[in-house]
Amino acid sequence: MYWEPERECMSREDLEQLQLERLQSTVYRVGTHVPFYKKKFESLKLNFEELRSLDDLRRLPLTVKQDLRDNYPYGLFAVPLRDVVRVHSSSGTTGLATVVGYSRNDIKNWSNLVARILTAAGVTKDDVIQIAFGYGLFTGGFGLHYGAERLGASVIPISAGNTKRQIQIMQDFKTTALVCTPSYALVIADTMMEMGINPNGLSLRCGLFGAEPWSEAMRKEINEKLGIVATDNYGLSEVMGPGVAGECQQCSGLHINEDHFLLEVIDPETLEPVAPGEVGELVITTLTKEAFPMIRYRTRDLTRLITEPCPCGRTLTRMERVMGRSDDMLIIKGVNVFPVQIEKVLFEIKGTEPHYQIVIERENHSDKVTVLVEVTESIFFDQMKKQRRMVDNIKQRLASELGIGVHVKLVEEKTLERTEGKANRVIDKRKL
Ligand code: DLL
Repeated sequence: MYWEPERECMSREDLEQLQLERLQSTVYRVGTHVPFYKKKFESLKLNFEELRSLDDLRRLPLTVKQDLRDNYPYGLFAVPLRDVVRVHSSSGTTGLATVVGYSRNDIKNWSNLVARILTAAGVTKDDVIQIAFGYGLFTGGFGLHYGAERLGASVIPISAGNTKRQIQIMQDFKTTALVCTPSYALVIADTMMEMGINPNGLSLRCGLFGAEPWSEAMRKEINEKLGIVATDNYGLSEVMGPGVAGECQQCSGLHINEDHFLLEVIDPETLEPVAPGEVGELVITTLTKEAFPMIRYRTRDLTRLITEPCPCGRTLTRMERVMGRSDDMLIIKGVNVFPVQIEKVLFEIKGTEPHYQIVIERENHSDKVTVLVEVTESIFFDQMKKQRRMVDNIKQRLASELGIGVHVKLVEEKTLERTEGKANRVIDKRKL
């Protein structure tokens, strides 16, 4: 039920003491080994001895993605390359890639934390786990792989793609747990339907999905289509990869591995902490990373913390599912819109496929948003009148959810691009 109960069920007082000790040693380490932080601390006249409580964290500087780019590739490493046993990189959609490194000890901790998340989601060493995340510079494949091996589960390192083969292997190898992005889980489910395979005939019983935002409605759809219990897990390369936080079987918020990561939620505009329980941008400080420690990394991810105790018995604070990134946020006619809000509405409408795309164009100095929605064949070839009614219904519901009007266009099944990794829902033509 727990992987490390002595940590996962720790008293707040003991946890905070551990966090403080680890924070002090991390700050000392980066201040002496990473020139970037050394300079920053000097300019802030920060003395290590002055870090006496967790509240002092706020006196430390924030780190942003551009800092990683400016120090490309190895400038922020806190150990010599000879002590680095692994390098990962995230490409990002704009600019230079960012590079992160791991010491032998970092890999050990990483595997352990992912094993924790797998255990919380109900995976045990008796499971056969199919890892359909890409293996390579992306942290998803190797991160989950090492964690699952650490746990002692039987790992199928199939990687992403070749959906029919995924399904064949799932049947033949009797996979019990599926690991991938939630959007790829739906692609697998749909392909299964096309192949005439009934998921209830499979051994699959749970799925661990992450690496991109998804909604509660999408979880429901995955659960129904695959006949499983889907849990959410969160992480990012800059602070480790998967293994930062994950849901337990209560499926109501992700437990944060707080003995290894210190989380803050700030207002992205003022950079001040938000009131407890309010939504804001997640800022993460690593507490045990040796090769690539991060001080107050601005994730751009928006969420809120849940401090109420969880019935599972873990005392680790939970974060709500990430609703989107502050830089994914679309500002349309002055209103903040997140793609997941649109997803939520579409999932509630019968006959729409769970595939959609948001196209933004600029016409006469004003933004025009068109939501392309895949609909089932029967609706697509239905009478114009019925189609019109469906479009109006979607428009109306989107207007009440978003507070602005958008255009809606129904497209035939399988018109929109499918991805094996993270889905690309937004096409912003304004920048082209
Ligand atoms: O996506 C790490 C990961 C791999 C997490 C596998 C979970 C499972 P990056 O490629 O660096 O790392 O992307 C990190 O993805 O800042 C979020 O914006 C988004 N993200 C990751 N997990 C979730 C999630 C991996 N569960 C960026 N819900 C993060 C919403 C997520 N967004």
